[in-house]
Amino acid sequence: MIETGTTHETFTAEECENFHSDGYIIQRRLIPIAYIDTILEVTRRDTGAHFGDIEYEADVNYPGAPPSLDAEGGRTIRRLRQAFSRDPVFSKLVKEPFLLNRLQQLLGPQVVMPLVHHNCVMTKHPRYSSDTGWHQDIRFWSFGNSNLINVWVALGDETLTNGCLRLMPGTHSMQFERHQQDACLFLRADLEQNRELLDSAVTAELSAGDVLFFHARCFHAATRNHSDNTKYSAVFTFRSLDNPPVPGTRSAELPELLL
Ligand SMILES: O=C(O)CCC(=O)C(=O)O
Repeated sequence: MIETGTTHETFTAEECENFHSDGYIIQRRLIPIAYIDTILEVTRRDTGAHFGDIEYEADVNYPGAPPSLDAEGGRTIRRLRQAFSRDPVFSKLVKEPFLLNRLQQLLGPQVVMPLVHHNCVMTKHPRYSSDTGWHQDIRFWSFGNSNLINVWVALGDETLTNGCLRLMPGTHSMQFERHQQDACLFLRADLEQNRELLDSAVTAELSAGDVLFFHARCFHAATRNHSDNTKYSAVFTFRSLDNPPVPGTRSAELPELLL
């Protein structure tokens, strides 16, 4: 089961169980529209000015992305990084009980937000956006353990047409052999051994204000945007206090926020 509609400030016991078995859960209409409007306003301001720390489609080299910053569409923004430095709305949002209570249920009483991972607004444009292959976010992160959770906030409709996330249920608790992934640690779609996993994928279609919680080991992917409008999503990562980043790694490069 992928979706759960709720207006409560916590997960039910069943929802927690679903998260632990599937590695993700969707909560519908969790974020008040005033937050969505403010985040979209900040996003339009900063994308319009190409302000701050930006990832361009051309930086990632994924299928569909422009080949270089100077190529046609080369300045298409893929995400505004460091959302927290862009506006106080983000720190206010992650402390809201409807988010924090749920994170505490999944991670324990003391929740920390690393500012180095995600902490962004993703902007998937109709032209020049790219396909993201099947991957686990944890693959290039370094913490004591891999029990981190992403919160994906839809700022508008997310559908198969505009490149919503797809997920493989249960993969957060599975073990994989190295050869099942390619050199960049994307799951190989050409490998018969991966067929059953690929066939198990579910689609996380969302509307503005819906939130997808997913485990950092849960395989997910998305296509480029085939619609006429840009898709926007705010994404943050959380860990428990007792799961710090490994010193000297990229995960330890920026300060974190104890919520
Ligand atoms: O929206 C997408 O293309 C996927 C983004 C994603 O999976 C990621 O940033 O980890």
